[in-house]
Amino acid sequence: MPPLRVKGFEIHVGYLDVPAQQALVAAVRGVARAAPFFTPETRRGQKMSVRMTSAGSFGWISDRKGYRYAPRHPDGTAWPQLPAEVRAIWQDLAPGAPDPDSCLVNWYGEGARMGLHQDRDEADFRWPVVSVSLGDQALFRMGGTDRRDATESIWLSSGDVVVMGGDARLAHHGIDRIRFGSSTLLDRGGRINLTLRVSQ
Ligand code: MD6
Ligand code: FE
Repeated sequence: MPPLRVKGFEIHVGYLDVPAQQALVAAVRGVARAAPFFTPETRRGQKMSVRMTSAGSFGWISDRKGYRYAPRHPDGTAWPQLPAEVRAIWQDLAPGAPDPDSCLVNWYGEGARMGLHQDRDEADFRWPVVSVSLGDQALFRMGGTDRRDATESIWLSSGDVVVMGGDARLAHHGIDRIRFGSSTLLDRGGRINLTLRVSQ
């Protein structure tokens, strides 16, 4: 089965119209004022090319102690509330799931990418991950639960929303590259990705 056709993988192309995308960007700006973007490091001390912050009760952080959900930003402050617009997307696309307690915000500048990974730091894989793309187009690659499984790629555009649940919940995936400057949504170009999860 080609990875993008696995049950539980959904792509909602054009889910958000431009005003809805702009409202989300404004919400992200509010989040970043309270919880500034930071550059995570891997356990090996490598700086990631993506900058991150979070909203909700738990944020995802990565440093030399490893990857984990944490109740506070690295600067010690609590994460800001999960924006209502973001929760509404989850409630529409993940009906029956508990409300998300975490919204990870990834910011891709020119040349940023995200290596192939699984989202497996959450307590219960019955609940999906919902992912919102804003700004520049990104080449999303998805494989299977085994890292060596064949992969397939698709360009994600601003306003597209991906759901990974069911058999796709533990599929490997990543962002190979962005088309910097392909969207005018963000003043200085780049891409913002929001991933919503039930972490605990
Ligand atoms: C990104 N997305 O689109 C990275 N994770 O920038 C993810 O890592 C992701 O799109 C889990 C489920 C859907 C995703
Ligand atoms: Fe992921």
